[in-house]
Amino acid sequence: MVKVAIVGATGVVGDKMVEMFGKYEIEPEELILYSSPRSAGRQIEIHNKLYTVQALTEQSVDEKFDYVIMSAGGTTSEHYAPLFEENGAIVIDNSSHWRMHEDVDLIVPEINSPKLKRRIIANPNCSTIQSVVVLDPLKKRFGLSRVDYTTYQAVSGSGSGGLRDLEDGAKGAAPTTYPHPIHDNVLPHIDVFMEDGYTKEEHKMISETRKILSQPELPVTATCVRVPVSNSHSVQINVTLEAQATVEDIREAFKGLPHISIIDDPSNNLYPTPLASTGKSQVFVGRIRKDESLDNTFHIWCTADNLLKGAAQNSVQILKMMMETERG
Ligand code: A2P
Ligand code: 11C
Repeated sequence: MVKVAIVGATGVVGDKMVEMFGKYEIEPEELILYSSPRSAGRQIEIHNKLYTVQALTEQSVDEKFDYVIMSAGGTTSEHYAPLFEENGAIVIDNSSHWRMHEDVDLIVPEINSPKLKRRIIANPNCSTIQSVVVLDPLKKRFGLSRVDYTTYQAVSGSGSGGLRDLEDGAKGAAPTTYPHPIHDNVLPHIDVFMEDGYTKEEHKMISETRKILSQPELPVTATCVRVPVSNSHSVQINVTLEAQATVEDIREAFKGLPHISIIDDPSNNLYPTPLASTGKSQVFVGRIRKDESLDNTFHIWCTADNLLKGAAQNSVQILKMMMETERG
């Protein structure tokens, strides 16, 4: 008898989690959906069964879940993840709160697996996930010596508020989520600014890349930009490899991997786009070319659905992996 909770089931990511339970055939004997009191009472259908959403309270942890999958913001995760953990659950957390804790695993199932020093497993940041999915095969084949990211991030990364600012901004409304209009605009600003002039999103990409790829000293830098795109993030990766490689060697490293699709035929105007990535499970790569300004350095353009591989899908893949491991 397996008992599972989804916390934040009514959010933009939560909605996709519900969809992923169908896709990954996760049918726990008992499933409870939680939100804040605002959405309590809403009904959500999963596997042809209607669930009534409940407000998350301190009493919810007494339910003694086997698995709790959370996407309700860092403050909710900070408070509730340890409470669920103490009551015996494995918590899969989509917020940034626990990711860099030394004893918490940060997992992309195609790359690494949990050591479970604690029963909290963190899901990485969306732009990090799609980037490390691309870098890991290169690391294994050639080794990495330096990474420079520039991101073009969709407004769905900010949840329902980001989508609202884009949609209402097009009708002339003032922004409520971002400090400036996002409609007809580009903001070099995601999350809060830190003392060093970088944003927290840029710091996340740097530190999470190093942790997931187990290269704590890897030189990584990032510039993260919000663009007026509803969904799917794009990342321009500039990577310097250790062993000498050619563009063809890089293509070979990606070939045959079911979670990476190469779309790279510029003569026919074929390259990955966020629009074409939405609703897809893979990470798309293209525009693979040599950066002649530095030795053994390459440009790789990549896109992925930030709500799927970047969030709900990756979390549900972790859940599936844990359920299969624990059941033997
Ligand atoms: P609610 O629908 O009641 O606001 P998004 O970022 O896409 O708006 O989604 C955030 C999700 O997290 C929603 O499901 C939201 O519920 C939920 N949430 C926000 N605050 C809390 C809280 N304190 N406890 C439980 N769920 C929360
Ligand atoms: C964005 N990457 O696009 C962010 C959203 O650390 O999980 C995810 C924030 C996080 O705004």
